[in-house]
Amino acid sequence: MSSTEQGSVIRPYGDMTGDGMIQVSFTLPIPHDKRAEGAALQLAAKMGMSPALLVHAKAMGDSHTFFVVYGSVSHLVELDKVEVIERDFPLLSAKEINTTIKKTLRRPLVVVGACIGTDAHTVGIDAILNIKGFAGEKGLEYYSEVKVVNLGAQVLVPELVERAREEQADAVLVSQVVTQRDAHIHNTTAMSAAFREAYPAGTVPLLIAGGPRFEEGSSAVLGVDRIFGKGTTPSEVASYLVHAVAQRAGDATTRPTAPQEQQ
Ligand code: B12
Repeated sequence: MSSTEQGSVIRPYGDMTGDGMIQVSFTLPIPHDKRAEGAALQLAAKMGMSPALLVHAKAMGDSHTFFVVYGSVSHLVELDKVEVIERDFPLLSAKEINTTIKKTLRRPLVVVGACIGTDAHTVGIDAILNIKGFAGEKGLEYYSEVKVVNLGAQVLVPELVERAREEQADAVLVSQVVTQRDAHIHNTTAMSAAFREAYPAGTVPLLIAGGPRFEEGSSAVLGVDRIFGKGTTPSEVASYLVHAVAQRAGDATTRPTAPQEQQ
């Protein structure tokens, strides 16, 4: 029986429908021995897994142990209460994207991209920007009406702001892959604050952050216009850019102006 036939309440599936089986992995800061295995099962029980089976335990150095536990949970998933954030812009073809930019801006759309902070994971931003692209799609460099300036890895925020001003960027795309100690949140928040400080109100370029572990719907908290997560393809980003630029052009007919130009 499928979940649709069952109605809006489901349980995890392991060996049989509705058995509630799940698998979790975690590390405890203790050496691997019998007590450590007991500690892992205690944690599983406290998480509501009953019965729970320790399927894997491996020492991670002298002082830590990694575990995989498989067991049943009694919790129900209520599909009616699941909130889904739908894409609120249409996906366009490369031709439609170039035509819309020409019509809206009458000049190429300028995009400045970088991995900021100490992050050296450039594969994600390159997948979006470089002509070779990602998942069978060409990157933004492929679009004749998009000018891409890819600054690469470990770019400092002041450097990014400066270059965005020099290039008169319409959009700034930053990548954050490392999330240790919430580095992605701190770096993105610092980046958006720096742009708001450097540009007069209403002239800040579109600020876009991407990476596999950003929380959907967190753009407002981070001070950016849009977050893109795991599996993003270049055409989604290009479609968003023309949508957002057209929206802005509707609000004000001039392009964002760098602060030094206004004096
Ligand atoms: C390749 C890799 C590296 C390479 C990076 C090479 C390079 N030039 O990028 C090297 C070896 C240098 C490296 C180093 C490190 N790495 Co590393 N690395 C990876 C690995 C295996 C793959 C990442 C990747 O390329 N994914 C493929 C791309 C296409 O996916 P993506 O980044 O998610 O990008 C997509 C979307 O997220 C989105 N996107 C991403 N950015 C942006 C930006 C914008 C604007 C938009 C619109 C979209 C977007 O679009 C992309 C396409 O869909 C991951 C593990 C994994 N399997 O993910 C670990 C991983 C990211 N690394 C990790 C770590 C810890 C490190 C090191 C700290 C290790 C160490 N102790 O030295 C260093 C840090 C170096 C540094 N200063 O940043 C951890 C991060 C853990 C965490 N939670 O923070 C991971 C998850 C591995 C792990 N499980 O521990 N790493």
